Amino acid sequence: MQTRGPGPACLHIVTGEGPAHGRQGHGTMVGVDGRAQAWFERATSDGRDNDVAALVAAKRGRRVSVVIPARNEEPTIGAIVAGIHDDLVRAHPLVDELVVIDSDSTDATSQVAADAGARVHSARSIRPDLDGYPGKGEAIWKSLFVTTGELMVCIDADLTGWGTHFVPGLLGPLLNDERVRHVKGFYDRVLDDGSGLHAPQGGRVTELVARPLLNLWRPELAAVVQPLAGEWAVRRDTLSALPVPTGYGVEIALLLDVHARWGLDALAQVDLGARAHSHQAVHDLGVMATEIIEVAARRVGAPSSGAEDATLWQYVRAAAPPWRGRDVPLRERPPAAGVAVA
Ligand SMILES: Nc1nc2c(ncn2[C@@H]2O[C@H](COP(=O)(O)OP(=O)(O)O)[C@@H](O)[C@H]2O)c(=O)[nH]1
Ligand SMILES: [Mg+2]
Repeated sequence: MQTRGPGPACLHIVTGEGPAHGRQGHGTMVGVDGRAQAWFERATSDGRDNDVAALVAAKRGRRVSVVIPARNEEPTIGAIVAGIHDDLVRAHPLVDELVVIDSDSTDATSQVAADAGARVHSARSIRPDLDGYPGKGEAIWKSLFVTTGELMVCIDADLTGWGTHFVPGLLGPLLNDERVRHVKGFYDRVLDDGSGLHAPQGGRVTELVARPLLNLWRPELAAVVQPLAGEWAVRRDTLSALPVPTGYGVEIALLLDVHARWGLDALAQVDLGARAHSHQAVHDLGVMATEIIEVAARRVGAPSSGAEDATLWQYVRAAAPPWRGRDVPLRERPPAAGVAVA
């Protein structure tokens, strides 16, 4: 395998004995390294060339919901929805529900998505008795109240390089292996310098925050290629059983929680080829990184703020101290399965 194990022994000592995954002995790398590597080898598959008709047959009556969280994605959402609708709703009955959850878009995201064939909900209009918050995780949590599929696939709305094979690729392990509860996509990232070249590494927050945290705190997950990938699949009963951070912590939370509760064999990953999306400014990524550190710290028992919101102060030369304060949403929604019916 390409992915290396968790590295030097000093990292291993820091990992300690976590609640559901402390079987490795201290002072040796063998067990940890072996588990991440063995998982990579048995749980990684190629998601680029699925036989869609065979996957439709493998549904055996189960329903599939595709959920696309979107905020101000007017330029890209139309092609994504139309592509999935054409190939996987109309040409093959793989996707039963194609749903966009829009939060507070100020552009024509909702209209474009509806015109392209999606059912569109505004996150705040779903179960208004439960209040509403900004954020990607909030949109995904709210989607549980307006979708019915036993199997759910999430796709980002800002993709500029992608293919409809993402959806069957992500569903394959869920349809073919009852033990698998959560499937992560991974891909080369297409560089945004106009060269068209591919980079095998993840984005900045993946390489500088998520991967280091996993290697330090949950080394069994060190071979997850793209832990923050926005393209993933999950069983409804699994997502419904877990708390969901309202912001960008949704992906790392799901990964850590599925692993802690059901073990490594509940996870699989698929190679989806290459992907391109719009890139964010580093100050925006700073907010995202803060969310991910907090969400991960809570789950491994590391010191965390425990707050529902925090402020991240970012230096701006033109601003007087305390510079620019960025709101960081740290709220988590409770497991949807325990929320009273409206
Ligand atoms: N509904 C909704 N979607 C969001 C929100 N924030 C981000 N998203 C969507 O989540 C996906 C990933 O967000 P993005 O900002 O591209 O994050 P990145 O790809 O990790 O840099 C995109 O489809 C966004 O439109 C939000 O507050 N509400
Ligand atoms: Mg993006």
